[in-house]
Amino acid sequence: MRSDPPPGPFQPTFWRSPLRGPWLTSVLGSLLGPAILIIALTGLISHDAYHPELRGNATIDPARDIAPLIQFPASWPSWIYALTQGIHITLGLVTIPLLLAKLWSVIPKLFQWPAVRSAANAIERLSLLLLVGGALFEFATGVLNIQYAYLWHFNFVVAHYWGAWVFFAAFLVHVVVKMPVVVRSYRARGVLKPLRDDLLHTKPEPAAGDSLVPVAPAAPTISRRGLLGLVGGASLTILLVNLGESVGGPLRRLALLAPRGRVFGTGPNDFQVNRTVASAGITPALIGPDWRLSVSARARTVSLSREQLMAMPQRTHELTIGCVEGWSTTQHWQGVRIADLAALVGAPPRATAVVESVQPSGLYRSAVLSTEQVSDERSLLALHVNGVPLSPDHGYPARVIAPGLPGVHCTKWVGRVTFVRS
Ligand SMILES: Nc1nc2c(c(=O)[nH]1)N[C@H]1C(S)=C(S)[C@@H](COP(=O)(O)O)O[C@H]1N2
Ligand SMILES: [Mo]
Repeated sequence: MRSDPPPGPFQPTFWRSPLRGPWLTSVLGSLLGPAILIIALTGLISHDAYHPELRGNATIDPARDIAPLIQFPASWPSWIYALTQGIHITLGLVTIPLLLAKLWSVIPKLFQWPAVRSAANAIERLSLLLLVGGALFEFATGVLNIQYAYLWHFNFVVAHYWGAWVFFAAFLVHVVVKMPVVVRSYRARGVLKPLRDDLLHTKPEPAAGDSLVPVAPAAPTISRRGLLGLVGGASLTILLVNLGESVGGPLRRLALLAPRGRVFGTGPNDFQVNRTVASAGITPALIGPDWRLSVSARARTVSLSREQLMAMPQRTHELTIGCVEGWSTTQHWQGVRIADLAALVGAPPRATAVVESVQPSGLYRSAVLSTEQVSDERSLLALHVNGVPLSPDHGYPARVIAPGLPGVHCTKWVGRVTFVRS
């Protein structure tokens, strides 16, 4: 039995923008698609560099000796992770206006009546639910996470990761299903030709019968190129106020939304602090003169004071902390090579290292370094930064800092390093 559509958005006459149509949606989709691909790829790299437990849940579990699968080659620059993660987050943010425009362009379809026309239509609508729901979920959780706004009770890493697979699967189906529509629209109207029309010449697309083309179009208030310009302008603005977070330099002043600050003092320890001593529960006693670093491999354990560590050969490297949340900072770090600590306790060849903080509890108090990260000669247990001792907030007495290592694994206030056969 056919029923009349309910009033409001279900009425075919409700959606009146003369801009909507298969060509406009094709253009927006053609711009969005490649961006989604790059965001997905850099996200996958990040997930893998951050934690390799691709099966099961993605929590950090040093007890299971899991080392990252992504081994950025030792010859690669130390900021490689800051680059891939900077792309993931910056491009993700820049894409938001495009995503919103794309959703706006197809919104009449949400109110299709009857809601389900056939079995095939039901499957298509279900896949669109996963596509749109997945996109909204991924973008929303991503944006909130980089602002440290944990408004939910699930594990962000697990949810964002698996949500991404759901979204991506629906995205691939969508690309395949819609490719003929895109090709047809471009053949019929040209890829760029409709952008020549000014407001006066902006007419509805001639694809009569297409569910996106309005049956009762209103007069245009903006041309198609005006709409794309608006989206581009919004994206450019977002780019400008976010790029500095990842890239640093003078651009950092423009990074209006950077949750870890835009302007720092000029002292050697004046750069972003993600978790302070206070918020990590580090008491003066834990990092005072009685602090010792315990280094072990197999049956051998050595306990070292900060003075003893300073008596070992000191190396200095310019290394980048690339936080998973998108900010990055590059400083001159000085300390003992992780490889020298491994040699000191006779670690097995190709060992991984479990690094634990004296931090009493909480996230990020431990991490696993891969074989490559242990042997990379730039990997340090840093004691100094920019020529002075680390400040307590930056991990005094000692912290890990290694090339291509996500910031989250650059453990601060290190108390124990255990080398394990890989
Ligand atoms: N023990 C411990 N180490 C830690 C953290 C932590 O919470 N506890 N945070 C990590 C994160 S998420 C990042 S990005 C870097 C930040 O280092 P910074 O605060 O010196 O800039 O430290 C890492 N090391
Ligand atoms: Mo981080």
